[in-house]
Amino acid sequence: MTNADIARVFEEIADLLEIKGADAFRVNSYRRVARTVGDLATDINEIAARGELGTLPGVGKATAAKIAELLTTGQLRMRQELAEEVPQAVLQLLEIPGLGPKKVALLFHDRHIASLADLKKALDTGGLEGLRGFGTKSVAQIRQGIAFLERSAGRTRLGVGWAIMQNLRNTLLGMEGVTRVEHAGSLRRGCETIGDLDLLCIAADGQRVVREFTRLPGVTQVLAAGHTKGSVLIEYQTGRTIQIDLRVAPRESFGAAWQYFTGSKEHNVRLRERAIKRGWSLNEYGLTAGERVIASQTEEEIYAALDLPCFPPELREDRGEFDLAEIPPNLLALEHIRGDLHMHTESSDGRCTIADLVTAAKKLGYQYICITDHSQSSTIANGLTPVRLKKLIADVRAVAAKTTGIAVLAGTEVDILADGKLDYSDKLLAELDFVIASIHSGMGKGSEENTRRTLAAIRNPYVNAIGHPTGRLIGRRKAMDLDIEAICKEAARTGTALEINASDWRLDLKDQHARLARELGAPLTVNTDAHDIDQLDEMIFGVLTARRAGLRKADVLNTWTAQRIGKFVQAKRP
Ligand code: DGT
Ligand code: CA
Ligand code: CA
Ligand code: ZN
Repeated sequence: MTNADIARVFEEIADLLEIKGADAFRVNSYRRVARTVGDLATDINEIAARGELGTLPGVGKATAAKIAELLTTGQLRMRQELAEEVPQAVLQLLEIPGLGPKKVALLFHDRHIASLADLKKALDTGGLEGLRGFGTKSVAQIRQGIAFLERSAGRTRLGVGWAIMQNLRNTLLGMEGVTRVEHAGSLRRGCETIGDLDLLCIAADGQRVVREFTRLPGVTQVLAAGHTKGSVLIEYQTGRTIQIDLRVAPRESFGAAWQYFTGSKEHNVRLRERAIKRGWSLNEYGLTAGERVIASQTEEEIYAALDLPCFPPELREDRGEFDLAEIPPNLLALEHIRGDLHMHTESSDGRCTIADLVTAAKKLGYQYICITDHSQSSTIANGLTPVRLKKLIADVRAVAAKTTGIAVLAGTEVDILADGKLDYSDKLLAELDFVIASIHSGMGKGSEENTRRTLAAIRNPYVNAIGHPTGRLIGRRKAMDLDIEAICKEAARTGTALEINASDWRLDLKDQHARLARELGAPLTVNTDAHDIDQLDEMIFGVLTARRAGLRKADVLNTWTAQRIGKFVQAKRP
């Protein structure tokens, strides 16, 4: 079992205990262990082997024994005992946006609702009537939540797919006779979620590679296994599987296969129509005129033969790319990013120090970073009071003074309060180098209210960017209702950037909104919102999203020099 597996079991126990009605202290102690183990940099198996489980924060003798039991047997008696009282299917209910453990407990104890199916039946038959906390509004919200969950079911977040792809690529490249491996499909197009993961390879012996592929650890089911194609389900986390399609393509037609399996379907349909109009045909083996092969080896040749630029995969969605005379020059790329303007330290809810972030950012070749911890109203995130923010500013300045080769800026992610005011005074904000303002609570109040709050923040002369503007969590929480157009226009007018939050849970603004923002002249910024150093690597997901939006280098603040960002900030201040 991995650290993540152990963390998940403890998280589940906490959920089950909470639904059972255990006291908050006990529930939290399990959540704390889950977080401790989940955040460990060392393999928990090693720590256990050294007999050092008890040294972990929050881990007493009893907990250490539970972890050891899990590591040696893969199971936990306590977990099974709990499962007899609260069925596993109850946990499904927690995934419905708007349902927390307290409400789930009520459903379970009062109405014996123990699964999603039970809940849907109860909704249809009025089975929730008279239950406290389940009024008309709440019931409507739950219905919406179920619809949302069912729509997103079966799809995997971009970041999860990306990590699996990188592992598989290395594994496949290690197999005998494999000379090239590329990813295709929605993952290559940078879609926010992927249905299945498509891989393409060149191999001396296709059947052999497919056979090895179907026997990889984690494979739970083989859906197809031939000379040129293998398809499997892989369990990448307890209870979570993803389909992987591997195709072996001939070297001479690799480009045709890569183009075909990258898609999208809609893009391919348009492309094939164009070929047919010329009396040619196009499939995964090439662009052909009767027996004659016109192009097949590279994607560039295929597009060129059809008098088209070789569209970056992120633009292959049949969303207007065929009308482009050329590929947008200077479309944003990861190499353009000079710094990251949104990240958290252990001062609020991050898990690393300023110095940790500086070291990691230097490794990425960044010229600057901005430390943006939460403000006081974000109590769950341990937000900073004005006094603590002043201390943090001093700490940042101290680290900056000792650091060469990278600028370390002092910033904040200040809460936008219910009335649109900010969580810190203008006077305090004026001491900072860069200010991000975000909504973290009260998002359910409707479009007018949400838009009003955001516009008020945009109009503050000290706010330089709006963080994760719609507040969505992919597969978990819907985006706030907002008048995006009004927000983009006001951002453009005032010189306030809108963020593409690169965390693969958020990707917020999403591609279509970011495209609109650019069209309306709003500046943008792509930031990771890292809460730990490894999350700085999530920048790529924001860049892919920006490319889908057609953003150019110049549109994105953090491709600029620190000096130019400073001017941008000063230009808005009185
Ligand atoms: P996904 O997996 O749902 O996230 O989306 P994709 O785009 O990865 O779709 P997938 O895995 O079904 O197929 C990969 C690509 O293969 C797809 O983007 C285009 C191509 N493809 C698959 N089926 C067809 C088809 O029936 N016609 C055409 N023209 N292309 C197809
Ligand atoms: Ca796919
Ligand atoms: Ca596929
Ligand atoms: Zn943040």
